[in-house]
This record gives sequence, structure tokens and C-alpha cells, in this order.
Amino acid sequence: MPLQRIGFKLYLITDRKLFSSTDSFVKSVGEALAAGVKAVQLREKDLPTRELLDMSYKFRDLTTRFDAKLFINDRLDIALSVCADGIHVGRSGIPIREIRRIAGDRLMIGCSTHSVTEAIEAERDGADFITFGPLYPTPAKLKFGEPVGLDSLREAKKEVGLTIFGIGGIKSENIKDVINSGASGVALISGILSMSDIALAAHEYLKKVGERR
Ligand code: TZP
Repeated sequence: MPLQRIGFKLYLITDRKLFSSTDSFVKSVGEALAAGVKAVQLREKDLPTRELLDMSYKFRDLTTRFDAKLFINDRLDIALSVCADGIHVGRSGIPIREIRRIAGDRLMIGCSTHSVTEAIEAERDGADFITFGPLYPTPAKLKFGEPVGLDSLREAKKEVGLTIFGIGGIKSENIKDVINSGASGVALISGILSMSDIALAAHEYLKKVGERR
């Protein structure tokens, strides 16, 4: 799916643990959306199903209000229940072909990849776009593995035609390098959600990726 159809270059991923309460979490993501962020992935892997469903409905309302896309991490049942725009899966989650069989074109499918081989597999399986990384050390770096670096991003770009979002340790200072190495956009958590002024951070990133002037 070409970038024009994907429709965003900045992909905000959530981590509610950066916030002291659900209210401040939802409010902060709302600030990023108000600043112009057009895609959010709700990635709260450890929430029990019912809580995740409730939160997903909240995020569906919020993203609809700001005309932004909502992606649900890993959970096809929840993505379908809340009429999300898409689902984001890892290579060890529900297979992309299964998602396509069940959801048809109702959901866009994003896939996390950490190597050129995984990027090729994701394309072969029918993902609409991939995140590729971690490109740089991230605050929770062990959780996401060793940084794979820009050389491997360049290699992935040569091998796949899919839209690639660079991920992992994305800061406004390194966005240019990431884009110049073949990414069409960036995906990030802390670069926006850890900042004291979320709207300001979101504006800066949107400008850097060329989604806003
Ligand atoms: N996948 C690879 S790195 C990463 C994920 C979900 C975390 C990105 O977080 P940050 O704070 O933008 O480095």
C-alpha cells in the first residue's frame, strides 16, 4: 500500500506506563492528536481484555474526533470490535494471512520487523506497512533488542517495496538520517509521550517528517 494511501508519516505508539493515571494518558495522546498526529497505535500488551477493550473504545472516539487512524496492537478481536482502522502485529503474533482472511480489507495491517529477512517476510505475507528497528538505543532497549542501525534500514529499503517506518530511539535530531536511509516515516513513543510539552514535540516531529509545514 503506497504512502499516499497509508496517509501518515508519523506513527505514535502508546505506553500508558509513562503516565500517572489513565486520565493523564488519554489527555496526553489527545494533545498529540490536537497538534496534528494522524495515526496512533494502542500498544498496551499487558492490559486484561475487558480493560483493553474499554480503552480501545476511548481511543476510537478520540482518534475519530481528530480524524486520525487507530491501530490496535496484536488483538484482531479488539480491532474488529472497535472498528479500528488497522491492526499492528509482530512476527510472532497472529499471522498476517489469517488477519487478511478474517478481516479482508476492513483493516490495514502494520507489522513490526527487526531484520531484513523479517521485512521481506512481512511483505510476502501481505502487510501494508512495516516498522523497522530498533534503529537506535531506546529507553527500554533490552525489551526491543539491540539496535539494528541505518545500514540495515538501507538494505531493507532495497529489498522491499513496502512503506517503512523507522522505529526505536527516534528523536527530532535523527529523523533526517532515518528518512534519508529509506524510511517513509517514523514511529515513536518517548520522543513525544515523554515530553513535558506534548503538543510542541508533536509539532516538531510532524514538521521534521514533512507531514506539516
Ligand atoms: N519496537 C521497536 S523499538 C520500540 C518498539 C515498540 C520502542 C520505541 O520506543 P521509543 O521510545 O520511540 O524509542
